[in-house]
Amino acid sequence: MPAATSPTVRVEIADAVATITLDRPDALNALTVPMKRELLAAFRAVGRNQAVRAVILTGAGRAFCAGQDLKERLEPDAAPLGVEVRERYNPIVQAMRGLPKPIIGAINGVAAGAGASLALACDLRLVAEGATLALAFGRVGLVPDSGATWLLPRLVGASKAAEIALLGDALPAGELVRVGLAVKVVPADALHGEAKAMAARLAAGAPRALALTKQALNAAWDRGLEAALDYEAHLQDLAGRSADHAEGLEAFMAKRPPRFTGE
Ligand code: T3D
Repeated sequence: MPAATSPTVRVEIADAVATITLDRPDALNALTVPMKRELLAAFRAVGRNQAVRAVILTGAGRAFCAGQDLKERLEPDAAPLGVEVRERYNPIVQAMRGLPKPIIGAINGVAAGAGASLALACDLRLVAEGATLALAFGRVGLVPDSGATWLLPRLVGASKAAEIALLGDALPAGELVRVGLAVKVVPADALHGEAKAMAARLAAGAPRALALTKQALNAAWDRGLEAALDYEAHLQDLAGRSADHAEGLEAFMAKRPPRFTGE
């Protein structure tokens, strides 16, 4: 069922899964100002929608996202880069990392520049054969942004992050799995089916526990062990009071699958 459609970002909701599709295939889904606005609105809307339990982010056509629309940067009224990044890119990354629902990046083709950053901001990534990820910022004389310098070292380690960021080479799909950036490579025509199957699995989970798990993983990146242990105890206290925990225990005892409601 189409939930919301805008010229450059499509949102479809079915079976508790929202699929957000970057939809400027002729420009390899390069990000324009209106598109960034629409993408932020899409993440905020699925965040509020209680019927949505998992999200897929993907691209229309042969690319995932080629990053900033470079042609738009040449327009005389283009905002200074610092403003563009602070006001338009950063809120998207914050909305994605703060979204209390898991996001699967279905990386259907090239993810370059800020498109790579969007891929990194997803919780899990599935990549199609032939897809690549490149921090292409250096090629246009720019610095990796939209969270890439923060996310990448945490995901692959400092040394590999330096290699990816400084050399800017396109990492092929198999390499993305090898360095731990993607769950697996799938044939291009199976990508959306695989992403939907993974999203369905997540959507059948306990929504509050998944949200708190994401919250704990986000927080752990900035904390030492003592603080992480304490935060886990706090979140477990919250999860332990949920109806879903009671349902999980009941289902275990009855040897049946749990039916989680998010309560
Ligand atoms: O606000 C700010 O600027 C700050 C934020 C910056 C963040 C960034 O994202 S900087 C990095 C921006 N992205 C890039 O540098 C990647 C640019 N694109 C490419 O290098 C190549 O297009 C690809 C390697 C991704 C794919 O190459 P290929 O040969 O498969 O396709 P193509 O022929 O280059 O592209 C197809 C069309 O998409 C083409 O349109 P045309 O000429 O046929 O009308 C091309 O111009 C367009 N396209 C691709 N990338 C962009 C783009 N149009 C605008 N912006 C793009 N980024």
